[in-house]
Formats: sequence, structure tokens, C-alpha cells
Amino acid sequence: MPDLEALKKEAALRAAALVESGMRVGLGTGSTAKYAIEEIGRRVSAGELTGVVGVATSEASDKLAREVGIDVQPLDPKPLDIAIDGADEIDPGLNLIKGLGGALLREKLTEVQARRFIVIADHTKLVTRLGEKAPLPIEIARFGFLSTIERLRKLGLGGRLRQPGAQPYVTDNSNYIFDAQLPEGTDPAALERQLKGMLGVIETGFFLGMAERAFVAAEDGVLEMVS
Ligand code: ABF
Repeated sequence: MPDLEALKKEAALRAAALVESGMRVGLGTGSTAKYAIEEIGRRVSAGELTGVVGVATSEASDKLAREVGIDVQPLDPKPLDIAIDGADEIDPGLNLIKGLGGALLREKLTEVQARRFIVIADHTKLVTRLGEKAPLPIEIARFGFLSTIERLRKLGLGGRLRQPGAQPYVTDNSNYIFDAQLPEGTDPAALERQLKGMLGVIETGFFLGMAERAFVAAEDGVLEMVS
């Protein structure tokens, strides 16, 4: 049984090593990004890094980053030097599906402002086409969500409202998420355009053409993918 946690940490450490003093850093969300935040915090606390500012992509990462001693500030229009985050799927062109962790809107808002967006993952996230293993998370407004879901279904998207218990999952931005199954042959860029033009859709988990590099850890080492 491979130790996925060890692999995630290995990938995260490679990305965290790119952080230098004075950098403004986008801090991702999820179990892999957690290792990167902890490592950046460790380097800050050890005095190895000074003047680092973190911008967190979720309430959870904001809390963790503060706990490990990172100076966390809100996103403002100044560019970020680097952003480090996990992914749910990575295709050979470094296009991503993200958002199974529910933080896609803040992640996209943050990572689009980064000069370098670095993805960290274990090898189970590699796919030949987006939608192969994971659904596409789509953040939708709560008001009229059934109508928005109807519009999504008319587009040919199967899937379901994310509902882990009795109530739907609510994002940090007070919205719902529809996890869409992508039909084979889906053109991600074309679907992204359609979704972004759809009433009730706040954001999608497609991160297309955004990542500069990915560190993907497998048992035989860390694969470095460059866009
Ligand atoms: C975030 O965390 C998300 O965009 C993605 O959904 C998820 C990946 O989590 P993990 O690293 O725990 O697999 O980056």
C-alpha cells in the first residue's frame, strides 16, 4: 500500500522550497497544500524566510497559516509572486480540475494573480483527459439553485448537488456546489465559456492554462511537469 501522505508531502516540500524572503504567496487548500503551508510556516519560524505574506484560499488555510506563523493578508490587486495548491485532476497540458475541497472560487481568484502557479499532487491525480476520474465542481448561487441545475442539465451535464449530509454543502462564499460528470469528448475550454455565461453559475473548477509547473510525487520520485 503506497503511502500517499508521504508522496503529497514530498511534492509540497519541492514547491515550498521555491518561496523566498519578501514574497507574496498564494496558499492553497486541501491535504497536499496543508504540507506546503506547514513547511513555509516552519521556514518563517526558523528565521529562514522573512517578510513573507500569505494570501489564503480558504478559511481553513487562513487558520492553519496563522497557526504556523505566516503573516496572512487579504487578497488585494497587487500580484502574488507564487501560489502553491493541490488539484483533483491534472492533464498532460497542465490543465486542472480543482474544487473537490470546495475552495475553487477563492483559489481561482488568488491563483490567477500569481506570477507562478505551482501545482502539487500525488500521481493519482494524473489523467489523460479532464473529467476522467473526478467530477467538475461548479459553484452556484443558492438562490434559485434548482433552476441553475436545470440549466446545467440542459447543457448535457449529469451529476448532483454536493450534499454530504442532510443539508447541501455550503462554500466559504455561502454558495452551493454542483458536481458535474463530464461526458467523454467534452472540450473543457468550450464548456468553460458556456458555464461562465450561464446565469446562476459563480465559478467552475476548470483551471485551464493557469499552472506553470507541477510537482507530482510517485513511488519512484517526483515528476516535474512544466507548461
Ligand atoms: C484544493 O484541494 C482543491 O482545489 C482540490 O479540490 C483539493 C485537492 O486536495 P488534496 O490535496 O487533499 O487531494 O487544492
